[in-house]
Amino acid sequence: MMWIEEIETLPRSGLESIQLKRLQALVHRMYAKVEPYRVKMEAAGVKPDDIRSLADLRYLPYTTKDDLRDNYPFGLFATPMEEVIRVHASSGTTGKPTVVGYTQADINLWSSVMARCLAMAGVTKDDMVHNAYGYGLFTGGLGVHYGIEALGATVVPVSGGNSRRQVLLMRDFGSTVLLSTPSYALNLADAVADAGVSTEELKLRVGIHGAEPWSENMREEVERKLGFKAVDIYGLSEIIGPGVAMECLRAQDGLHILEDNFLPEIIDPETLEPLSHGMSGELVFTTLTKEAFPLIRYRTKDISRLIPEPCICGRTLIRMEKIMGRTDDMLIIRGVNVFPSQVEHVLMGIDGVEPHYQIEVTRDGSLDVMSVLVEVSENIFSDEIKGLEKLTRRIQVEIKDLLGVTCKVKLVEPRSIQRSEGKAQRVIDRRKL
Ligand code: DLL
Repeated sequence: MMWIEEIETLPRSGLESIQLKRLQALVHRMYAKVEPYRVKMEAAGVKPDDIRSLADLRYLPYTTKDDLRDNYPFGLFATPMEEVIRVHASSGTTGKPTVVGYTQADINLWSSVMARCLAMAGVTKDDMVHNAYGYGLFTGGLGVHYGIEALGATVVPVSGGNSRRQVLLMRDFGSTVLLSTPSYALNLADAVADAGVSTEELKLRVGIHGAEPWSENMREEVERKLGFKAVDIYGLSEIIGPGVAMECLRAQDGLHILEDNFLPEIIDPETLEPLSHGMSGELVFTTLTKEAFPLIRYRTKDISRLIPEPCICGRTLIRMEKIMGRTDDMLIIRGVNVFPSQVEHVLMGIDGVEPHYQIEVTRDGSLDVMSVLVEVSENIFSDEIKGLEKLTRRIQVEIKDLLGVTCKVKLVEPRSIQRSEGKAQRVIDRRKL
């Protein structure tokens, strides 16, 4: 069941010596092969031989999205293009896409880390796996696909969209595992109900959801509506795609980082100082084993915390806390920091509220105004005005209590908020329009 058990349950010292060897080799290779990185190292006054312990990592310069943009499209690749057999790209909300490349060895590595992630969710070769992550330049679809094949399970490469058809396929094929973004899982749940299919007719046992933040209350909602256990999967194109970290089904409590390949750090995004385990900050990764597009100390902008305590599943791989948001997703509403996932957590804990919402930020003079648009269930919507007012008030009070910010709440009709096939758009910032 446990893939590559000897690595996943290594004592820390064994794992750290593998990490150090790989890190040293990586730094030498980057210095020799990637000109922009050598320039940065020289500016920071650090040479490859200076890296004598894992703690010396802190002397190496960070890599940011701007470095990727400045060297668009292939300027940071560490192998000649003839060795690159695939590229992926993420669209990004502003400017040029982020382009990443893979050699054959990188694709093999990716398949293997993904297979190990699937194994953490209890997936075996006996499973029928419905893969609703988008296929294409996005790393979700193909990344997961190769992992399913490497594990020997059966993959249904359905991609996103056409939810009704997806439901019928899951039912007819007896799919046991669903992979999709959490927001698309909820769309599928609606489609299951619309098709008059009951969750008992489906054989789904586990859902593997990621690519966007989702709260604990959202997890409960997905589990309840689809009648399975839902686990979190994390990754980003720059580091490899899906397969960087994964929650084990056993504990459903924090995501194990595939540390033999991806070396994590948490830093203070303001001072850029590394933070100790347990402290919350920006997640930074160094890829230890990639060939075409390795990265040293890549700042993800994702906010998390490292959990060094051992996990009940037996893995010694360090865990990261479920991501609550990104430094650039954080809204500052009249001085209060608010993550969309915190609003989600409040909403999902209230009866009668549907798991579909959007946060709109506008400006009134120089003040930021946050409005929460949230769908309510059919019976609430047709309720008297008094009931609706009570619910509005309750949401406002709970958001104020938890987040300390006053917001407007608009209850909207069932199914009126736009549905996504991939990552949901939770925030509409009208201040920039
Ligand atoms: O979203 C890769 C992926 C595909 C992960 C399928 C999981 C499943 P990008 O499009 O490059 O890659 O977006 C990466 O998405 O920096 C996070 O902000 C966010 N993200 C990814 N997984 C999670 C998660 C893929 N489990 C960006 N929880 C990352 C919260 C996530 N945010």
